[in-house]
Amino acid sequence: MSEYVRNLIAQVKAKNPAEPEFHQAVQEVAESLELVLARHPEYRTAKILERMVEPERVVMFRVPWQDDQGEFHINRGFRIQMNSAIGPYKGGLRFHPSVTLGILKFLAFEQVFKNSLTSLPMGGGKGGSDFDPKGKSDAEVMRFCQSFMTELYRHIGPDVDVPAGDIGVGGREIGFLFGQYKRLTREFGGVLTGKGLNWGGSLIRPEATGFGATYFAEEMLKTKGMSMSGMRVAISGFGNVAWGAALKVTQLGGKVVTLSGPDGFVYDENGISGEKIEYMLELRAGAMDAVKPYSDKFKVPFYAGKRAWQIPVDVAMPCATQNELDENDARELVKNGCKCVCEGANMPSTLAAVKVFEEAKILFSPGKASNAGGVATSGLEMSQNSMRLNWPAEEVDRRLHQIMSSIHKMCVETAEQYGTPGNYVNGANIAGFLKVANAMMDQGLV
Ligand code: NDP
Ligand code: 2IT
Repeated sequence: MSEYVRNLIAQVKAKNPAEPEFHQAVQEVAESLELVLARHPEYRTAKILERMVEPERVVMFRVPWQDDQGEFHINRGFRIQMNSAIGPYKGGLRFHPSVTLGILKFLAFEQVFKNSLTSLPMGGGKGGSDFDPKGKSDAEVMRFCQSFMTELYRHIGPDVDVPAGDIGVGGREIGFLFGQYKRLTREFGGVLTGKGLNWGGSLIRPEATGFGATYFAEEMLKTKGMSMSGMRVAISGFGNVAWGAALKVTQLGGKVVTLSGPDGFVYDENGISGEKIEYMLELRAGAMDAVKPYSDKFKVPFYAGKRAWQIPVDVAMPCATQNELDENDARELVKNGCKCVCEGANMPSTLAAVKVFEEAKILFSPGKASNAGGVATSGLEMSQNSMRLNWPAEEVDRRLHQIMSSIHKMCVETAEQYGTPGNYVNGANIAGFLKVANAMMDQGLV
């Protein structure tokens, strides 16, 4: 590691204590960027990276709400407006008890590079709350969303900042948030993505992240003369991203053999397809935090408190949450002959796990490249809203597919140009950085 990068990381740690996920995300990017900064000292002089690790703005607010029994609750709301060099802030909202300022800063930082890779004009942002949707009634979720938006609405807008879903925020929550935004502003516009189909949403947006990740995995496999057809695939999580990935892997002839939740994982040797994929939607809507009901219903083994990575597979797609795959899991996957790890979640692999994949020279893609299909399709939803029309599913899917292929190509070519062929981490970080950095240079000291 160069002295410059070491100093930068030390400064980030000193200024942002107790934010380990943010430090981790910055370190991964900064290590890749050494290659660029060595060739282009102008970015160092202009302190582009020092600027990029400082959010343009952070909004943090109180969210008071009342449960069905009349008890009062106070949660914390956030919106991190990280970088607007190439477009309005864009990124999801996460509702989960583990949400902190540091978690959202890591996600917003990743989002800047990811959105740049999509080639659409979107800056980076992220937000959310430590609200726990588990076991809450529809009415409670609605009251929470209304209270959350009663502050957030002043900070967002179709040309300012366009939030979407993430963990714990799906179609239902986007509906409640949109309704409240409209009441407060009297404007019907493209201020959120992931909207319902009858009121400005885009076809394929629910499927987009998992579909996109699978298209990306297929492209990676192609570089080694392989394809998804016939592959055994481990998926973690059972939410929106895991569902879309299970659908597309199955369509392409792969066999999904695992799903997981905070309670453990299920192993379905016969493959998770058809009505079993439908059942994932029920599981998630139940908001019970568990995949065990799947093993009861379909009579397959359930491993309590364990992770799916111990099962021998050809392809692994971590689609649950950050740091869910560590060094030991990575060694286990490699030992069992895994050929490709494609991240559907944001930063699911620890830095040490990524090193194991790199050393074993297996295909590995970072989430900011392989899960960009979700936000890319959000970008397509914004375009449709601006044009006031809706594209058919085939049109959106075609564009999504083309965007994922082009991100893949960009990663491969950039990694090669900077002397690290096959390194998708470097390819994604460098290609994502260059577009944003050049826009910042053009716009003066911003
Ligand atoms: P969902 O809420 O639909 O599902 C999240 C899944 O991860 C659930 O299975 C959830 O279980 C599990 N999970 C959440 N937190 C934890 C935790 N701390 N420990 C173990 N399991 C956990 O979210 P998404 O599918 O939308 O998001 C999954 C990942 O994909 C996240 O990393 C997200 O940032 C990323 N992503 C999402 C995109 C999108 O468009 N939705 C786009 C790009 C990336 P439970 O709910 O029971 O806790
Ligand atoms: O992490 C992500 O890219 C998302 N949660 C989707 C963001 C979006 O604006 O669609």
